[in-house]
Amino acid sequence: MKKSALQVARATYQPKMPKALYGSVKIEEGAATQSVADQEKVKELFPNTYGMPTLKFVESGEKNDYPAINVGVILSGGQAPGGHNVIAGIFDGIKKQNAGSKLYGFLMGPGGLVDHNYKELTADIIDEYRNTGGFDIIGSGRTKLEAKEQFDKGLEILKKLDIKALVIIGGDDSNTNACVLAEYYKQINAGVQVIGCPKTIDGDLKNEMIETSFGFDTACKVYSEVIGNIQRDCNSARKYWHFIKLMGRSASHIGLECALQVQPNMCIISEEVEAKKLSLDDIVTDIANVVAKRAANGNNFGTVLIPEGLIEFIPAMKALISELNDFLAHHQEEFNAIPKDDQLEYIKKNLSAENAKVFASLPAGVARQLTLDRDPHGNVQVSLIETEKLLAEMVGNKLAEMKKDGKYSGKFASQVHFFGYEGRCAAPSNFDADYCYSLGYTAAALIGAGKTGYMSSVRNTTAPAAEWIAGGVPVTMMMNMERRHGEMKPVIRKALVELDGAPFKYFAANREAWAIGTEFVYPGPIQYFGPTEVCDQPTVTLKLEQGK
Ligand code: FBP
Repeated sequence: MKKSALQVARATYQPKMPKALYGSVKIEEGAATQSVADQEKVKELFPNTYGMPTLKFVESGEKNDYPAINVGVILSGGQAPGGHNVIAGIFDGIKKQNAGSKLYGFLMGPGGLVDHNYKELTADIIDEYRNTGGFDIIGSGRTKLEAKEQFDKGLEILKKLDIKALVIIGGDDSNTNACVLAEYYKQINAGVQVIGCPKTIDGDLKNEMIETSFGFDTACKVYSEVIGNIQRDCNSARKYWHFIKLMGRSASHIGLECALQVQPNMCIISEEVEAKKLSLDDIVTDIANVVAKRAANGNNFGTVLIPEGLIEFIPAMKALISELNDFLAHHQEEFNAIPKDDQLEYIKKNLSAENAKVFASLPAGVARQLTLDRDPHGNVQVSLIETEKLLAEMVGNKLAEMKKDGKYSGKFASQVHFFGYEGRCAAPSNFDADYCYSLGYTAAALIGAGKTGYMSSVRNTTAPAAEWIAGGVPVTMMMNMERRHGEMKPVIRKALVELDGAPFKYFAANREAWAIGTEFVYPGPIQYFGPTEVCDQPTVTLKLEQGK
């Protein structure tokens, strides 16, 4: 396969690791742990893996003896930069323990385990993928590993390949399932350890012990580079407002981090919208007011960052979508039989007064999208709603009204963008290359120590990599009970943006100045070679969270 010059040079990069991991390690055990909430219930559901202590690896003077072991690895869910380095770290870690150890990759996500699709990952294959983006070494998938039949089917192939440990690299849901699997294999004495690794560009798998999920750093840096470029363009031409939607299914961490990096004129934070119970009209009015203020200073340009998950955080939209889902589930045929031109009127007539009002306020294209694009469960696919277009159009309409009332006298022209896939498979930044390799190497250490039901954890990540702290966190520690598909289930608590957290507070303290002034920052592309203060920076979110 033809390689770019950067790929060739980057292949030789040796990721940095916590100092303790270079030689022999021993474990320092912390205190017994508890789940973040619902302790009794989580304990009852995980009798074999609940309450285990946190673990820390420290240097040891003694040489450890490890038997050869076969290990399996699965990539689960959306791609995130650095996944290949997690696998390289596991490979190097188990080979260092015993050169006879082997690594098998299950193909195209958890489905590969259930359907027995796998390949052995040899040194040649691993070397091809070191420090590269993507998950293509074995592929990824979104099959959920949650049923006993799947666990038993998986165990057949694990036994056949004599695999004694499985590493699941995934987000909150995949790690929740990894924990259920660890508990089940322990309960039936299957002799298979299960270890998780925290992945997702969305940044919402984090807590006291997991400082960040891998991929968030690189993805945010890629988006910030292009937003910076757009800002420089709009500051040059001075004629467009750019509405930029950023990936992140639910939490607004990506939007917030990009805002901290580029200082846009506006950034909507879904969690704040929900907390303040803002309506779509409130959001549109806020943006229009900033556009008008800037126009009064002669600045008919700017940038607005919009998190992908916004729609579901607007209470009125949530209520509307829920009623639409219910209504169409029972009246789909009747709806289909109505002439296209009359369909929107028909929906309006059948909604509650409150929701009909919200529905009527939407541009026709979006209103139609809400009635048409449904997933196999009959739900509106909110991620398909082009929020960036919706807001640009509604702000344009609002400004036209303001003009009539003499409250605005500028010119408004908009451009819309959606950045998501552009960043998910980018070549990992030094931070992600180092962090991922360390997570993988730590997973190998946890396997070597015979642990199960743990997530690989690397902390103190705003310090130089040598000072990072490697260890393990019992997955049950991150769990609470939540309603899913009408049933209470144990799940890892998702980390949304905290409105009293340092990153949001910093943003909130500066946003007015960024809105009216033009204080854009242009971060430029990720640098892989050069001074450490350019190449090894963690995210602004991490630095603010750690008081740096
Ligand atoms: P994970 O939570 O699995 O890491 O995926 C995150 C994500 O990139 C979201 O930001 C986005 O909404 C979603 O995946 C898109 O997934 P897909 O490409 O499968 O539709």
